[in-house]
Amino acid sequence: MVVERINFLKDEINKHNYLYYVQDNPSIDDYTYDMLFAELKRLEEEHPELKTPDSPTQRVGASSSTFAQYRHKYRLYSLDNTYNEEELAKWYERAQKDLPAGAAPALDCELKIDGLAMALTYEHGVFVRGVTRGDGVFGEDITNNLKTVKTIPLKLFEDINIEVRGEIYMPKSSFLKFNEELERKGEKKFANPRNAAAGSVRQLDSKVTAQRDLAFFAYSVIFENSEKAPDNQYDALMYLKKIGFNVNPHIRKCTNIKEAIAYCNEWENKRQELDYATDGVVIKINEFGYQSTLGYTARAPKWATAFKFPPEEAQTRLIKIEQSLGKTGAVTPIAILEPVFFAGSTVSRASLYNYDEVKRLDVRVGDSVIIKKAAEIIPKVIKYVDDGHHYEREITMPPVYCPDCGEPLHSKPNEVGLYCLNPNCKAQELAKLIFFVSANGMDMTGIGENVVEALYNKQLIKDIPDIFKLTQKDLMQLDNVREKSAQKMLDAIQSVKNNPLSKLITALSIRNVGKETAEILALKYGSMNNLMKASSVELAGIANIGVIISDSVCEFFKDNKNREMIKELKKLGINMVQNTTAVSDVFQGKTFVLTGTLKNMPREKAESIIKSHGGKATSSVSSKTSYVVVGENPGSKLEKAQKFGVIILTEDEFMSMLNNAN
Ligand code: 0OX
Repeated sequence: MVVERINFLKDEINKHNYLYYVQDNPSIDDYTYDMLFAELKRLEEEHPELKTPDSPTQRVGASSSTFAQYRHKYRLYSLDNTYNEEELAKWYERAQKDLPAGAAPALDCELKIDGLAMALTYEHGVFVRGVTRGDGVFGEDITNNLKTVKTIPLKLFEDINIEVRGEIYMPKSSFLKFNEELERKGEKKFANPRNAAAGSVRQLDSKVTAQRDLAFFAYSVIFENSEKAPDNQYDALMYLKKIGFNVNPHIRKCTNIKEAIAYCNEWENKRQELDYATDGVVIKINEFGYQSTLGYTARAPKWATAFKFPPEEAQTRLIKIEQSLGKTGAVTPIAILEPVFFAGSTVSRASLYNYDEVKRLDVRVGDSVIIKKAAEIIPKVIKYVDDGHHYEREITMPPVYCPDCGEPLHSKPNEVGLYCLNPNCKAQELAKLIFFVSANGMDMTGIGENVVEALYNKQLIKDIPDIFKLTQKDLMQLDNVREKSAQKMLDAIQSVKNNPLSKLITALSIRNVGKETAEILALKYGSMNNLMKASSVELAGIANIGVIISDSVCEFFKDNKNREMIKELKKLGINMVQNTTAVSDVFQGKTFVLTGTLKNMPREKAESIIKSHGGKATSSVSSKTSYVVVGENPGSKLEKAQKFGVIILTEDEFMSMLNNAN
């Protein structure tokens, strides 16, 4: 159903906006994001009645709040995207239609720098303010940090009042050096130059920003007094150059769309040679007069579009296939590659998923392979290239024994992977501990992989409860750990004791139980005690939990060692219940009954949300029921609701109620 798809897309895009803009930590690549966005936009265009003000298409982005918020004098618009020649040609045709008959507007083509958009204000030629784009209306005032960027002129060659827009970026070479430095210090590396630039300009201490190699390309100018204003984009860029800005040297004025398409194709390949990341080409109708005629949509100018480059692929050589042992004992093949600069960083490892995939791709050591960055952050090997060389092409057979403990590996019914089932396997023990403290586990900020590994190697921790028994003295046995940082770590350990039950379940590395499943289980059972008592049949009966998950959960809790561990964690004061903290009281006094299958979320989650807003969720309909929410294939509760005259809500109506409550 379209409504459901739209709701799904809205939620998904909002989640990725948050990860990208607020956390500086995207979990999907731009291409995948753009595809989601384009689909939502298309569906909303086809069904305008479904467009809501809270849709991500109605705004430009998101912003975080560490710096002073500044309302932009002139709104910063977004860009619509095109992904192929046809779409680009169509965009031009549409623009031509809105212009006087016979108009053949020239186009200004600019490489789309993959950095961060900034608005810089100059008064009498002096740099007075630098603001991030934020959501296009409000941004953050980061003037002091921007003053440290050498390619942002502090004084122009002309005494003029203007606002200049452009992109802050970190050169690829500087990004690589910066990441190497972070790695040496044992700090978290950045995923790409864009994130590194974002992390650098948003430092509260501008001395830190000053140490980062950042640069700026200017791409548009707004004049406070239009006497000097050029009448087209290309000349505006030349003017920016003249008054002291760095303008990208590869801009090109094209007389027709064919030339613009040629420019896009040319740079799709050549961009790899540049020392800055680009993710497309921005094509702008050159004449400002035409730009005014065309105007804007709610979020983007009609006079410009971005031609987005397809996801990057790179060719390199497969040096060897290593076995990686995960926290659940799964042994997976990892491709070790000849290092290649690709999608913003040097890649020397890629995923091969499992040994069935190795067989399917028929990749063998020595082969040339193509790697690609898809939705995942880690690139994957997608195919081997028959480049005419003859190698001793030996098939990599699945391993028989665990690479760490040497015990025989096992396969599981209905699963593709190979598993080490040895409960005392050291690498597994360590992987579990690392995951437990990580951001996706209990999230003990400040305790990284290296710390856990060092503690494990020094035998200061062997299992999860040991983490909570660490003392300052223990931690100070590690290299470079003094009193203060040891105390910080202890605080981090203490701080997770009250994590929600769902987080603890996730952190335990139960096979096949990720974050979403853990949330369902925590909401359904409310406490670790109840969950431990659940039978496999009962678990498998929960929506979104199949036999594989229910078997894994039962297997985990059947193991005496795990039961003992839970007991110990309880003694150590770790929260074992799902406390649903009140978010609001908008549903106070209201009783909901849910019937049928909900498309947007598991029923347990919906019930928990109702409770968190002060409402009650019950299972049977009576005259006291306030609302019955009807999913797909509703049962007899719907008839009962009609009989009692209870308000019946469709899932969409219910969703919008929840959205309003949030
Ligand atoms: C870039 C870039 C971004 C002006 C109005 C909408 C888009 N990332 O390099 N934006 C623009 O132009 C704006 N130009 C660019 N070159």
